[in-house]
Amino acid sequence: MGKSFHFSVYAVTLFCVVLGLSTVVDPSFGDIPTTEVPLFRILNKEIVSFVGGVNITLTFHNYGYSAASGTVWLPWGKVWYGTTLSGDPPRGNISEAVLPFDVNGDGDTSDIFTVEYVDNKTALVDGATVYAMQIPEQIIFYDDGVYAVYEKNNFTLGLKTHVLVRIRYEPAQGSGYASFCLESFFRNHPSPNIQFAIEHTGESMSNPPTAEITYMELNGISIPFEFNWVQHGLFDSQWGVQNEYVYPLGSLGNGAAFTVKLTITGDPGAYILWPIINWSPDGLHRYLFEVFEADCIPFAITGTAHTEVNFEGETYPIDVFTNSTVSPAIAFNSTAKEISFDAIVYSDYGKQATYFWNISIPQTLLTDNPWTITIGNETIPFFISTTNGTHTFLYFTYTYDQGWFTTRKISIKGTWAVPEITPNVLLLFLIITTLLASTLHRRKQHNLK
Ligand SMILES: [Ca+2]
Repeated sequence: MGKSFHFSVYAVTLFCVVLGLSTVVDPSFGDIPTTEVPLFRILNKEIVSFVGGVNITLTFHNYGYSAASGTVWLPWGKVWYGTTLSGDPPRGNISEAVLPFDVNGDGDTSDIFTVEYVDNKTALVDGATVYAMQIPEQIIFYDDGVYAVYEKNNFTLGLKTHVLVRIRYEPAQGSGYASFCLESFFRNHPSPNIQFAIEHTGESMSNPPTAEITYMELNGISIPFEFNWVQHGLFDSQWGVQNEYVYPLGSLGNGAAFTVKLTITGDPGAYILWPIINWSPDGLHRYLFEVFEADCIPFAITGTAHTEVNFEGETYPIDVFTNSTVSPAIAFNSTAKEISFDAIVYSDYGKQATYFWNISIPQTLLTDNPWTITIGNETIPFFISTTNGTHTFLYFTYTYDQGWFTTRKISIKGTWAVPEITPNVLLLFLIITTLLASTLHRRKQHNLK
């Protein structure tokens, strides 16, 4: 499955835990703390889009044990990294060059550390025994969700501290994976709390987040976030960016309902919101709750991406009004009379999601009669073309159902494009200039006579 860099406790998870300090709890390995737990479900979910953002309202209900207020540690880190495991014994690696990132702090980015599977709780990393934060016996499903009890395990490579989030191997399939959070630390937060991760795809770990929570209400009262963190993740060569927020919830008694209302604003594009409830009964164990109905909330932000084509010393601004993520660079091919760019969208598995584009193209760059628009290898048969005399506006839609984030190339071909200044044209220009100059020169000489 393509769900690579997300948070789910029952798929590949992004969660990173690491210690930070030397007070590490010994791994209990399945010894679930005997305690009554709260159980959360969703009573109401509402998503309202507007240009430039979205409002998301969620009402949760605790129908389990009372969650008294206290402290819960959460793992934070710089880079989430996943590796597949195969062979006998099953092995993978952490490669600094792939990221690139100095994992052990020795000043280079060329080290490779072996990861060897021991069991679903244990790995050998660079030869040393390392315990996972998440272990199978501590993932408990209930009617409306799932919770996992995480242990505060970490390890070091050289100067840096990391966490093995999770390790799994399926002998029948001959494959497995291990996920890490590199350069990590633990931080104490109010318990219970709600954590939101806004996730989108990226190109590298230097991509800034493109959307943020600009307003949050708890039960009708505006509250600030307690913590904000940006993390990048790489799995299967796809980068993801997560902008994460933590908000305290106060104590939640049995039967308590609470409503969170978020305003998220940002660049146009396809996003996911992952809400997580964190709680600790004892300050030692972290309980992570995912409620199925709010586990993965895809949303799109509508807005204008301001892009441009630079060609032969001229700049041609191209605005794209869209609800997809648009690549910042627009390619122009004068010979093919074509502009093209990548659009990233999101659709749930088996569910259709429709995206739209309204593109303004300067007529000094590219004109039509007719236009040909393709997405991937598909020609778009229906589109609306209008003009204001200087620009053409092309509006079209496309419905996706491939699941997860998908990148497609959008190509727009016209019938005339501003020509390239070819060497021949340059030569002709030189010849004319030379001829003109010599004519003028001769005329000047003639006049002097
Ligand atoms: Ca290194």
